[in-house]
This record gives sequence, C-alpha cells and structure tokens, in this order.
Amino acid sequence: MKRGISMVTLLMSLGGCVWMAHAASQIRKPSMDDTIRATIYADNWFEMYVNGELVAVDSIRFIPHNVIAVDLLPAYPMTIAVLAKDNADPKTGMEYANTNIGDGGFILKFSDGTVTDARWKAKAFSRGPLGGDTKNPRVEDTPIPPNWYAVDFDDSSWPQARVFSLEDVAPKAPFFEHDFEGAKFIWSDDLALDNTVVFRLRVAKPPDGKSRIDFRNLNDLIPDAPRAKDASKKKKRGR
Ligand SMILES: [Ca+2]
Ligand SMILES: [Ca+2]
Repeated sequence: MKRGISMVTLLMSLGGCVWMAHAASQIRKPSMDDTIRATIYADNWFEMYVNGELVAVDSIRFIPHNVIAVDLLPAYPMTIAVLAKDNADPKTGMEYANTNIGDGGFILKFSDGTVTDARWKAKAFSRGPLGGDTKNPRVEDTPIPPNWYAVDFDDSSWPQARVFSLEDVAPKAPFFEHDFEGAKFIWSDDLALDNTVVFRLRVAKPPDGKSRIDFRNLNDLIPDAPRAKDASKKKKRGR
C-alpha cells in the first residue's frame, strides 16, 4: 500500500514537471490581440475592478458626462466589481447647491460580449434625500465592505440590479458616440435617491465563445524563453 502511494506520488510529480515544462515552453507574451476593450458610461462617476484589480477610474467626477474606454487583458472566470456614484452632496443627497435631486445610471460593454443587464448584483450604500424630502434632506449611509471588489466577496444575498430604459437615464451625447449595443442601463432600485451603488458580476466564460489564453501567471513562467546572448540584439531593437 505504502509502495503504491509512493509510485502514485512519483508519477504525479513527474507529470507536474512535464506539465510545467510544457507550460513554460508554450506560454507566449500577450499582445494587444489578446486584450478586450471595455467601454463604460456612468452617471456620474465610477471605479471598476476586474478580478480584484483596479482597472479603470472615471476621470471626470461630475460633469460633463463622459465615456471611459480601456483595454483589459481578460481571464475567466472574470469578476467585475464597480463602485458608481451619482453626483450628490454627502450630507443632503442633492446636487447643484442642494437645489436638485439628480439621478444615476450605469452601462458597460466589453468586446468579449459582456454587458450590463439584470444578471448583475446591485446594492445601494448611500441614499437620499430620504423620502425625496428636499425641505429637510437626510441621507442614509451603509458602510461599504472593505473587500467589496474581491473575487471571493460573497454577494449572494445582494439584490439583482434593476434595468432602466434609455429614456429613464437620458444619457448625454458621448454615450451615443460609442457602441453599447446589447447593454442595458442598470442601477439599484431607486435611480433618483440611491446615490452610491456597488455592482458585481461573475462572468464564467467569454460570452463570445472565443478561446483565450489565461496570462495571469505570466510572471511565474518564462515567456518566449529569450537566451542571454540575445540581450544585446533586443536592446538594439529597443524592447
Ligand atoms: Ca440622486
Ligand atoms: Ca447624476
């Protein structure tokens, strides 16, 4: 029995070595062809994490309403987590010197076919003015869990996102200059009063069905295994 186990262990180790050598020889450096394009419009602001890493921050906090487009090197399953904020005074939930209740809205499309829709989770963490009371405006804040963007964060008890129409959100001109075909505007339940919202989605595999290399362990492998004597050539080529 003992001998049997050690034979199995030996075979597994050998198999592991062969696999590692195979992986090291097969891995190549990713190129831009391996990336996907993420296109995002948030009313008014967002930051986005993919697989636990910060990948995009809306560069304009308030207005004008803008579209952010970034390149991502995807790996699946892919966990997307977004913190979105409507423009709102943290003490009143209102905007424009407390004269108006603004509304939110978030939409995203990745070129792998990932889009925002009712499958996303959405939870509001700041709401106001409560009851729409603009004369005596109050807000309700819930602390955002520190690991809200983590891959293993448990969002199973969170509500689903609510889908809103184009007319509900009334996006500004930059939205129409980008491809959001197939994506839906989402928010938590109240487009006007929910002012800070976290969205999450786990994408099990690429929606477009395209097979893609997982480059997450690139730093643990030897891509293209360049030999030391090639170093001077590479320097000349400016790599
Ligand atoms: Ca609002
Ligand atoms: Ca707004």
